[in-house]
Amino acid sequence: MKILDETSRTLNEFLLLPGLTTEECTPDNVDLTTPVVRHRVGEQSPVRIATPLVSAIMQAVSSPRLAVALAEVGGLSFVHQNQPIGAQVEDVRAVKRHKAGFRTSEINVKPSTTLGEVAQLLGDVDQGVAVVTDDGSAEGRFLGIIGPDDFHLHRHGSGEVVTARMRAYDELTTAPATISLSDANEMIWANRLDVLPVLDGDRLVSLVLKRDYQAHKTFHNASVDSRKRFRVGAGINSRDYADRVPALVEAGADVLCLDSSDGYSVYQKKAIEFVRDRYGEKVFVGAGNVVDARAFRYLAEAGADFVKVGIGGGSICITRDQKGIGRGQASALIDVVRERDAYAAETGMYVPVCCDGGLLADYHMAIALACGADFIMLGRYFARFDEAPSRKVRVEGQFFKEYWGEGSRRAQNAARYGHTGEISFEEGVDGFVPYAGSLADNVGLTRTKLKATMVSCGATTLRDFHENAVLVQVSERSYEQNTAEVRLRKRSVDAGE
Ligand code: RVP
Repeated sequence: MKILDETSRTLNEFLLLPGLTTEECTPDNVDLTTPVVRHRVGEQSPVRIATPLVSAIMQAVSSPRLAVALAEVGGLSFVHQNQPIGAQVEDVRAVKRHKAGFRTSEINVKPSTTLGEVAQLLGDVDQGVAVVTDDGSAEGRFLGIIGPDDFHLHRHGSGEVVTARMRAYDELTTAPATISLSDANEMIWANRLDVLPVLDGDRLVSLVLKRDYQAHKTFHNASVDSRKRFRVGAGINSRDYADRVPALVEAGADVLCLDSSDGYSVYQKKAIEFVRDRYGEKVFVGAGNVVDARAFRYLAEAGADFVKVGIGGGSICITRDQKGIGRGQASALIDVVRERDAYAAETGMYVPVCCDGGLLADYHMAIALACGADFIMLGRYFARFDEAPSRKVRVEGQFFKEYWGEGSRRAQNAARYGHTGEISFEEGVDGFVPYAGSLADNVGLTRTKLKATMVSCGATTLRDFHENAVLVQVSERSYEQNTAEVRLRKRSVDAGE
């Protein structure tokens, strides 16, 4: 037994000291671009993102819709692996074939679906209409569309089937898959349409909605691949990788990531070796999670393209209570970052570090980046947005979104932790997070705040920030005072003062 001579510290136990802000150090000059995968020191990473935020490998977070919205603003999503290979491949394909302004339909029903069921779906997802296809899928044979104006449950009865009230294919204006967005918008305005189904023959490809016309803002640094398709990552596990990895690579996943609460294992090494043997350096795979230098080095030497840090810090995570493993996120990050830099100095190879879990406020992200994280993985943060796949619910006049851990019973996460049957205990909880609106608005604000912090610290790149940030640990007393003041301020805001 060995006891480390340290106290395990979390990110909110630190503050940043301002550095000299020069005239060149303005928000416009701050560049948040960061490497995602390993690269030679002094060269560029083959995968870089302009916003250092990635979405957690979780059912309640990373859907194709969120992946597109996040890639549009320069981040990256990792679609979750707690689903059959075919379903995950379909998620990746949906992102890869997405064209800005063309939505992959999210409410798709079969001809036998009832009006009651459609009414429920229309309330859950923000698409305005449901599409009827022969098999109820987003690429089935197109039969018609149905929206809230096409029926009323009191008048038509919730048991009636959708085909009785839908607007059928032959009555509708549709467009071929080759259409450009500007021509699609022309058709919408010329024909006074709310929705334009885009078809390949008689199969549904996507929808163009009139209400998206204004909403689509172009971010100049969207995360795109060499063919200008949105980038998307995908979670994998250390059990079925021999089947899952080839399927995801074939579908076009840009980066893979081993998804485990404890990644310091020979199983991760074997999975990375499989990727290297089969694809050489062409396929990128991150590994984790880890909390110390030993584990970082083990995975970096195994060939991991990035290493993810954090055990037990996730907002829905109870791993520390259940298994007694973990480490304060700041202590873990600082230890791993030191090893990353030592490894880079020794080998000439830079292996980026991702800080994962427990980052609730924008300033936690700033502290994590100052501590040396190359990018940040977030679950709760993204689960609050319109684009997250979970349901929006209203409780006593306030809106919330559902959010649950991958180790919760709800996630039926038998596979993730190496068990084959029923999970014997839970490592995550199932709850709600306050609804916060659109991803683009919130990520925009977070980017603004991160830039403001960096300007105060005199840094215009994340590399400057890593090298020159000065952090100070806060005393328990000032931490308590600070949180008490925040609570007081929030209370007066809530009271409208
Ligand atoms: P947070 O952003 O604090 O919500 O944390 C998200 C992270 O929590 C995930 O990226 C993952 O590492 C971890 N997680 C996910 N599910 C569970 C669990 O059920 N214990 N933990």
